Amino acid sequence: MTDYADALDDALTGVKELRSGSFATDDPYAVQRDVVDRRLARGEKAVGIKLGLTSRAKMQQMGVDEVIWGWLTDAMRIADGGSLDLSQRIHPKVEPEVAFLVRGGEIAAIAPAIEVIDSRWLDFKFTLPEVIADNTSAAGFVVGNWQPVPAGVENLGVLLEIDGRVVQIGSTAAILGDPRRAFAEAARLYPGRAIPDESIVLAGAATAAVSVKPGSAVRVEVEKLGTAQLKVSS
Ligand code: 0L1
Ligand code: MG
Repeated sequence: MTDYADALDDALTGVKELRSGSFATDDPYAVQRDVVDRRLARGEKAVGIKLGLTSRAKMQQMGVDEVIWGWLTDAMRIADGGSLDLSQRIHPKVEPEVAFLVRGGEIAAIAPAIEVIDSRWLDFKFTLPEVIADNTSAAGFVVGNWQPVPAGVENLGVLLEIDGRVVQIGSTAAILGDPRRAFAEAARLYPGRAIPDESIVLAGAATAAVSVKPGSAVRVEVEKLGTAQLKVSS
């Protein structure tokens, strides 16, 4: 397990890929925890969790009917309108999401969000245990403005734009039928105790993920919630 976590951490810090099938484990979440512990030991702070495979399409693609989850750290956060540093990423993709802010074990606020995923597995080819061990491809996130959860949150229109062009159209309904279900899953899955106050829960993607190119501008717009944006470094 230590070798497995070391290899994933080397891939992260050395910006290089591993080939699927290189390692095996019966407990991919334990490997994930080891990988994240290495990040925390370098001074990063856990700031929340993300859910993955929350859409029917992604579940079918992986042949599963359960969500997966990973850790978010402060080093993954990109300010709204900030820059995604490509030199630290292997083959990043972006996906439109919503984020929840946690207080008292409840949803305190919602925001439009962008998740950056960047698998440490070659060509994004992995098994389910491999992607779990790899912290579910977590690589970055942007959170827009926090606000109260609006009426109709279960079916808000979502756009993903790259360089001013709409490249994906979706709905928050793609996130487990209602993104609040993703929050309930996060609360159920969070290890040991209640999710700490001020944590962020990234609920999952409302559309397919899209690869980004140097210099591109990425913008997510969620109906009633507003926008989240990032610039890709050149
Ligand atoms: O956030 C996600 O849904 C990604 C989960 C891992 C699968 C992938 O990297 O596409
Ligand atoms: Mg995601």
